[in-house]
Amino acid sequence: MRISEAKEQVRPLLTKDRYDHSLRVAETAVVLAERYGVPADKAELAAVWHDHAKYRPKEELKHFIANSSLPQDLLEYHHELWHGPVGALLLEDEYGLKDRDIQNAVHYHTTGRANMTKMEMVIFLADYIEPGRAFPGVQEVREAAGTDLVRACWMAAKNTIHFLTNKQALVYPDTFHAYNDLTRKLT
Ligand code: DGI
Ligand code: FE
Ligand code: FE
Ligand code: FE
Repeated sequence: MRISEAKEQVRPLLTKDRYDHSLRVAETAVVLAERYGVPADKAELAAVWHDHAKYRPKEELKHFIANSSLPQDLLEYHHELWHGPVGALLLEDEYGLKDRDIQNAVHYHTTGRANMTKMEMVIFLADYIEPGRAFPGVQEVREAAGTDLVRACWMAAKNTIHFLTNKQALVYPDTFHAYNDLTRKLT
């Protein structure tokens, strides 16, 4: 799939702000991909698609999960966690994009997981640091992203866990698995 085609397909699925976010994630992902040696064209595609399912009705996302081989425990956690896994499934089923690396990057972009591929890390991180983001601590993560992919992802995972625990929210196990795995890999 060409990037122009991906953009045409994704644009009508999102709000203007969310589409612009996706384009910024794509620009950021290309820079990270070149820096860390993953195929930039694939990273760009994954980024354009990463949030495509974000505005599907909650009930529809729930239905997709319940009738799929996705982990059913997703349904016990916040519905914000559903658009990545469902989005990854729909890439192949509805849009004919059959690329395992892109599917996994979309699937795990919100939570991360243990043993993320470099492509998964690039999308996870680009979503966190794209220039429109203003999370507390994001500037330090941007700086780390200049030299150390693992450390930058670790900071993003740590900040997300901090943010969630601070507001008494549930944390999906993959988020902890990402944090623990990245902690072991820190240099
Ligand atoms: O879709 P985006 O807004 O670009 O970003 P995202 O998909 O990374 O995150 C969506 C939301 O999910 C964000 O508000 C943070 C939240 N989130 C991330 N990890 C977890 C989580 N929420 C819960 N409850 N548990 C998690 O592990
Ligand atoms: Fe998302
Ligand atoms: Fe994210
Ligand atoms: Fe996003």
